[in-house]
Amino acid sequence: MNEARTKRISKYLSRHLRHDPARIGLSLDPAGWVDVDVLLAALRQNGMALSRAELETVVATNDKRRFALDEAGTRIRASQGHSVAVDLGLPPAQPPPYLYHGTVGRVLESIRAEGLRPMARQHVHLSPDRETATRVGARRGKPVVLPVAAGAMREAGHVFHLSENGVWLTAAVPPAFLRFPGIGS
Ligand code: HQG
Repeated sequence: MNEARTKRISKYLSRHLRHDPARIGLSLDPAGWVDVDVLLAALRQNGMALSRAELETVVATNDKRRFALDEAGTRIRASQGHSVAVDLGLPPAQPPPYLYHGTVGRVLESIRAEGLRPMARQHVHLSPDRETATRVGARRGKPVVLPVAAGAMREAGHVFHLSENGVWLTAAVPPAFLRFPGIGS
């Protein structure tokens, strides 16, 4: 399968497994899972016919491992990034002392005032390293990386989860736990 098709399928799956399952007649279970056969039938009916082997290839080769099959291989879900309410059932996890959030300059003023909010998604997404956060920010323009004092947040009682694909999730980050770039940097 060529890269363009893999990417197209990944985007299509993200849209329907994270944001708008009803658009193609799907409903996610409370943990975000959908039956693989039901998904393949919905894809077929919506002009996105895909074999099970192709779906497995997309899951296995996806650049950010965005999707996961369950142990039996009968259900699939997005590992994070949902805007629809799902409970991924992830246990609370101890974050490293610092995590990183990639964003862009035009929202910094708002983030200084309000901290990080999940916006359209269910969680604030944090990266384990600056490189990943830089890529996340670069989706929207010139990236700005904000260090997050995750260890201190945890000590203050904030809860963190680590998604199956290595993204750190938390409900919100108050401004006091963020480090902002200084003037001129
Ligand atoms: C910003 C991608 C104003 C925040 C990535 C971000 C990630 C605020 C945007 C995943 C704000 C939300 C998530 C506030 C936060 N005022 N703006 N108070 N608080 N923001 O896409 O972290 O390719 O929901 O900085 O790699 O950019 O989809 O979050 O710019 O892992 O798999 O509001 O999505 O993965 O944007 O990205 P998003 P994100 P996928």
